[in-house]
Amino acid sequence: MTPHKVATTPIEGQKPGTSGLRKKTQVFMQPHYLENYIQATWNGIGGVEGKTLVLGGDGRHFNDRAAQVVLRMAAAGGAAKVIVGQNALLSTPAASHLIRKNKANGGIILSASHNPGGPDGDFGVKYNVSNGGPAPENVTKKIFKATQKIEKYHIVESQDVDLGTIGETSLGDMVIEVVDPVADYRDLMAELFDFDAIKALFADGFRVRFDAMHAITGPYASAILEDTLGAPKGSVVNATPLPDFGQGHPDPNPIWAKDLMDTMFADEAPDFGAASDGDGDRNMIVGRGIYVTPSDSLAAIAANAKLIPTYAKDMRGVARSMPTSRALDRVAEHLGIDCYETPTGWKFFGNLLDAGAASLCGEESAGTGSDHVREKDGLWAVLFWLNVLAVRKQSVAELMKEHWQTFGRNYYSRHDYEAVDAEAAQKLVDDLRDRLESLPGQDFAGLTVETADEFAYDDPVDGSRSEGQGLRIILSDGARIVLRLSGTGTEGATLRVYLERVETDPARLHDDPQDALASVIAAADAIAGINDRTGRDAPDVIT
Ligand code: VG1
Ligand code: CO
Repeated sequence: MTPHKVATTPIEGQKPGTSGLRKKTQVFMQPHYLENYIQATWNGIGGVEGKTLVLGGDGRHFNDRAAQVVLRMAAAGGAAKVIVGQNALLSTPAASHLIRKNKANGGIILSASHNPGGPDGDFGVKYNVSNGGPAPENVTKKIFKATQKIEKYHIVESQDVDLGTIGETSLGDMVIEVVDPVADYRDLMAELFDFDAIKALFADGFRVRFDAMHAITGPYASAILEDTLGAPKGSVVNATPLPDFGQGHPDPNPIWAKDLMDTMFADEAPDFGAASDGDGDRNMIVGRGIYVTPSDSLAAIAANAKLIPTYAKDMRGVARSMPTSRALDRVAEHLGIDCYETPTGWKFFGNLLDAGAASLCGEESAGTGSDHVREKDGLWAVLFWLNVLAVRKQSVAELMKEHWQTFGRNYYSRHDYEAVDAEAAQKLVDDLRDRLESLPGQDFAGLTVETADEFAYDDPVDGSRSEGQGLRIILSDGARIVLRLSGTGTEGATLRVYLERVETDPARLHDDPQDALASVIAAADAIAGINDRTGRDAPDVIT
């Protein structure tokens, strides 16, 4: 039986460029809203008949209800099989792995990533394609189009499927396989890294603190770090996923993971600290008394990949999103490998990874990953660091000091202005775009503009072009300013200002990046009139 229902709630579709829909949970919970979006997804991808899909989410409020809807609609669409994480849980990287391992046609991930959850928080739906990665723009555009002309959806009426028991069940003719969310992912990590070396590190008394922020990585980190690698019980904190993430903001950065920062900067701090986000694809790395910026972490990972056999064997190029600091470029140059610059968003790495052009990639927003899956992977980055530290037998601080001495240091910071009036933010960007051509040669806060442009990307693999990917201003003194509007915020507009400056003289390394960047920060305000136009005298979040 496939009853048809007319869509009564108009849905505001996703922006064509973003790979999924993120809205307030209350919006998603309106009658027919989720159903309409799922139907639009099925329509956009040419239906699900005979297909195998993967399904799971980060456990936030509405995750369990939404999973039942997706299953009923997959059955109504004639899907052959859905592989679901037990209790509808899967981290984003684990979902990506399951799609690849099972040669599924795609998957649905229920998450708004690092956005807060709960009835007053955010919810989201992401569609991933058969390579395990976020749907590329040609697919998201079709889904977007489908959201604009949807008239009905198809759903089977049934009791809830039992997702608590591992094993096979069915819904109509569709097979449902409920799997352990962690097992396959743990096996993959064991293949990639030298688990014996990390075990030995822990056995030697190396202390780690992993903050799962009450989100999805808790079960993964406990199973891998504690149960498999022997880190003492209690090394993983906030390990139980909660529907509202314990009222926290599961975004692993020094602001939202302040507890971890406090622990790592206190006397008796553990040797290594890490955190991940709502859906487990982001990571934060902290040593005793030192925070490693995501851009530096990516560069350090690339520089040390030779110490990990999996990556030493076959290191292709590396890739970073445009706003990510150019610390990676310096490492790539040193290693004699290609370094690609892509727009913000993981989907742009997919083609490079599929084509074997890049082995490692990352973003300044705490995303790092490799060709093992097609998503960024929080726990993977943590295990990479632990493996490197086990081989180098050094502290995080020592490793980074050596890194900066060898490659120079790219001071870096991102300033976010959140929930800004959407029109004012758009106008700021539009006006600056109009003035870009006039900037070269002008001085701001003691720095001279060398070039200024709007970033556009020509995909070297499929030749597709993506325009409007951020305003980029290169200044003297190895400085750079990038401005762009966030595509993931759910309230007003979020203006992101990315600031960078290079120091290659080891004698002049500063402790505080904000000090090192003072002139770049002043130049950004002078160029774009940020404070004036946003009505703010400081950013809301500095990372
Ligand atoms: C942000 C980050 C971007 C990241 C995206 C999704 O996008 O800047 O680097 O890929 O979130 O991350 P935006 O458009 O708000 O700047 V997550 O952890 O949602 O998967
Ligand atoms: Co995420």
